[in-house]
Amino acid sequence: MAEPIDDQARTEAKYGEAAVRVGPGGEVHQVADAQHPTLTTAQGIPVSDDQNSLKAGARGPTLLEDFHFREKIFHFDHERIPERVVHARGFGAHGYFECTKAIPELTRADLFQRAGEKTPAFVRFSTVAGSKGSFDLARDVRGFAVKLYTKEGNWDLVGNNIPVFFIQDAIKFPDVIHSVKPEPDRGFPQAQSAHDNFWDFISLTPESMHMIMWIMSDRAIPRSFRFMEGFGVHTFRLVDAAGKSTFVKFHWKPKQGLQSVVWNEAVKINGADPDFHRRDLWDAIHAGDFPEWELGLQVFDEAFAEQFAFDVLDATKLIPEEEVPITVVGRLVLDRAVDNFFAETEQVAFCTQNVVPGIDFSDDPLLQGRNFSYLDTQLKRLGGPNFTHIPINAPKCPFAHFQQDGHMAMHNPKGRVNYEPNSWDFGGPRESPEKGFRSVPEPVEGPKLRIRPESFADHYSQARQFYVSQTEIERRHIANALTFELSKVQTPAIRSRVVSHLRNIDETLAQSVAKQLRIKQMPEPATAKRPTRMDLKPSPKLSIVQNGPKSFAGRKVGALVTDGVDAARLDALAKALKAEGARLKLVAPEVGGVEDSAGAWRDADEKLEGGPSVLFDAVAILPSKAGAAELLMVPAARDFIADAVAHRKFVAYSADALPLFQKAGVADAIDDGFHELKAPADADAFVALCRKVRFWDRAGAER
Ligand code: HDE
Repeated sequence: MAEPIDDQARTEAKYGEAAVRVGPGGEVHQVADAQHPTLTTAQGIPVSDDQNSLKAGARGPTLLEDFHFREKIFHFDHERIPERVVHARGFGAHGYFECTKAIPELTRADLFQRAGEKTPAFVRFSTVAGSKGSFDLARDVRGFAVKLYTKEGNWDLVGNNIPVFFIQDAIKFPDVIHSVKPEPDRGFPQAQSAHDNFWDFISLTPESMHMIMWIMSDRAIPRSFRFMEGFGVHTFRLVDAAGKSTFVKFHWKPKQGLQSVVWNEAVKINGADPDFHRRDLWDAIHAGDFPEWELGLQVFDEAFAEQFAFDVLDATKLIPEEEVPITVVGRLVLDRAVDNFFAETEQVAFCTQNVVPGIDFSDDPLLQGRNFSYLDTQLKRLGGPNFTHIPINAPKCPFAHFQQDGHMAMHNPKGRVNYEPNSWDFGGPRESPEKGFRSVPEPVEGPKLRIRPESFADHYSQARQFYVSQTEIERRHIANALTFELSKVQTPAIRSRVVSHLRNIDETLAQSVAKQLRIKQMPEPATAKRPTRMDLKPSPKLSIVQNGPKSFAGRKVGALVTDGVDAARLDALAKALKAEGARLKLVAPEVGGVEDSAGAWRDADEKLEGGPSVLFDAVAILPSKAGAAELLMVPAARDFIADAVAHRKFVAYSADALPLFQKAGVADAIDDGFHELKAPADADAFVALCRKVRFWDRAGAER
């Protein structure tokens, strides 16, 4: 008989700092102690060895009876749930909503009754088209979904960062989404609208033209989630205690101001840091720089709706703030990252139907379709009807009902009663005519028809209004985005068809795109059911540049430094940024850091090759003389500078950086967006410049 193998044979060893036991095959074993509890299976059985499966002999086959191995692999194999069919890539955070202005005269919704009262909130931001693993800076709409855990149940305001949508009727949603997703025969492109199918569909869907203007604008490439607006999009209703209702549109206004990247930056950020947006939110929250939005209401009545130029039930239209001003009634603060991404961000289930007493729907056909869709999708994604038992989805107020059983039921009724009416003393919950949700008794009648109302027929006027409300630079970005997207479209007829719609929006825009695409024969304007209105006044609130931040708070400066960097200059810059609420990040040839002119060590945040200037809002080029000479040979140093200049960022520098400017080809371009740091006070002046975020007056780049 063979000698039994001692499967516990281990040698004590040091592994770096850690004391471990090393097995016969050289594998590392860490053993439970006072600080580390015993590892168990999901059934609670203690595990002796998590490095080796159970085998017949050291080199023999693995045994079926190894329940630990079997359970571990089984669970791993089932870790994924279906990703969201849209908005798959998202990032969430916790926070609170604080009512700053009580509005009982407008709504009985409990969260709006008492100024100063806070309601817990969870927000998930997302892109729409890309899959879960796609990159953050796709040209796309951003989801802005807010779950408010009010004292009278959960209210989900499932909005976007763009106030209008592609389509007017929910029945077209699968089509618009199919068209933007990877083409079915080839499985690409991922997270891109720049392909034939999307533009084919769009060019045959004139109602999408207003949304197209937004999507081609810088709104679709936000600098971060913190710097974008949110919109409920549809018209909703507020209902007061007497049952009187008013129409409302919801707006989230970022306190940090609006900011976007430029397209060339977006392309490069996606390579340098595909997680740029989620990392930004994570970093800001962990740095205690909590992002904040104001909740604004546009409130209007039937009389306004009657006389407004467009139908308030049409989700391809907005109401300019200049026409119905916004009243701020609260603020949303995000102050806590999730504990577990899957449990919270992935499993959170939003639903437009989650409204509370005091909020109600309108007949917007897009909203009506959404009300059906969200519950349906959660069933598929979360696997059963009990997803409200998952903590992130559960209300934080008392709740009581007779729903029971189903997959993974966690809250099961106790006792005999699971129905009502019943006659038991302990009979459980009863309905409440006073507190309960009641729909607005809107009279509804009409013939059953599949028809689009005529009041939805104007597809170009607001597209034009958006376009003419933009500054010159923003208009150029729209033309360039259209050109980029359409140059990826391989079918010339589709390119021309899009241009035929642009002619109904703005002739200069159409000409510019046609020229940049080199369309030889200008197409006729597309047939329009309604002529474009030329009399709508520009709405400056629709522009980012005209509503930019007044402060540089929450932004980051990337300083390119080498050994010998001037200590006083760096300190002055750090101090000025801190006073503004902004942060300084050091980019160095090696990630270990640099020794400054005073002989002190400065840890770097990024190695130069991994920390290109696209990751920062402004840059400082502060090498020593010797350091600059060495950087002359480093392509990443030249790109760092050339990109910052091309992306119209503000540049602080020391005189020692000048040879580098020469090498990067920007020495002749030194303009008012460059600021030399000679004395410490220059740092303050540089930060003051940065409040404009970009030096748009710089010549170059856009054609
Ligand atoms: Fe959505 N949408 N949607 N949507 N939507 C989903 O629900 C749908 C629309 C929005 O972070 C899905 O849980 C239809 C407009 C956000 O978890 C799904 C229609 C707006 C999110 C769905 C629309 C949105 C979703 C997929 C046309 C802005 C992400 C996964 C009528 C006002 C929520 C899910 C999150 C997600 C359906 C149009 C916003 C399939 C049918 C308009 C922010 O139910």
